[in-house]
Amino acid sequence: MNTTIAVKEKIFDVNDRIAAENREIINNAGIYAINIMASPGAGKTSLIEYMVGELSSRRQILVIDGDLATSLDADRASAAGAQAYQINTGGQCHLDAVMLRDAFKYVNFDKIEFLIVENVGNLVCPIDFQLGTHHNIMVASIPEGDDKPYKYPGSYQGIDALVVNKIDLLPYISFKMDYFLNGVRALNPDVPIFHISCKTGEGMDEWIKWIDKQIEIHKQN
Ligand SMILES: Nc1nc2c(ncn2[C@@H]2O[C@H](COP(=O)(O)OP(=O)(O)O)[C@@H](O)[C@H]2O)c(=O)[nH]1
Ligand SMILES: [Mg+2]
Repeated sequence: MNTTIAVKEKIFDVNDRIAAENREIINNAGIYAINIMASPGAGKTSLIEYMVGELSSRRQILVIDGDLATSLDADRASAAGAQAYQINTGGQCHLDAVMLRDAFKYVNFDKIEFLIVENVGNLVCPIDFQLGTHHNIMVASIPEGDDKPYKYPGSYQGIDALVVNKIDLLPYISFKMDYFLNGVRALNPDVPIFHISCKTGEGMDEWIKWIDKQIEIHKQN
């Protein structure tokens, strides 16, 4: 039992140290970086496509996609207009700081202002492995159901912004928004929350404005 705990602590210590190094690299390059987490199918890649579509005419964007296999998501980000790289985790259910550091070896940071990391679709593990990005962003979506903050509290506690996607489906799905938001607020009282649809574009202005502001703030640091 004690051995297990000691080993776990060591893994997290190493990860945190590398995450701090990643943060230094990102900060030195004047880049704002986010880590997007969600369950599979919530709309992470759709959100990235939307952000790249909206911002790439005036912001240089780099996307690093984590997945168990395939380069499908990086291909989508690249088609939307970003410089995109894929990390295949080979079955691991989350990205970690070492994987991101290794990806950095292949990346051209020249003129990049915004780094988007798409984590592996999973509501349990990714939040335990900081990557060194500035903000952890959770994408929740209406079809997943309104009970997820109650069932996966760790993921909702550790986030810096919440995007509630697929609000175009609200008329068709039983989703009690008050119940959902009460669960979120109990865990993370001040987290900014954005209600959006990647399909219709509803709510996107406010989200894009928030992201754009963060890019400006981190450029100045
Ligand atoms: N109705 C609706 N479907 C969406 C929305 N956003 C994404 N989708 C669909 O949800 C599915 C999964 O999206 P994807 O971006 O691949 O999710 P990821 O696995 O989290 O990266 C795709 O079929 C998308 O077209 C949305 O706002 N509304
Ligand atoms: Mg995806």
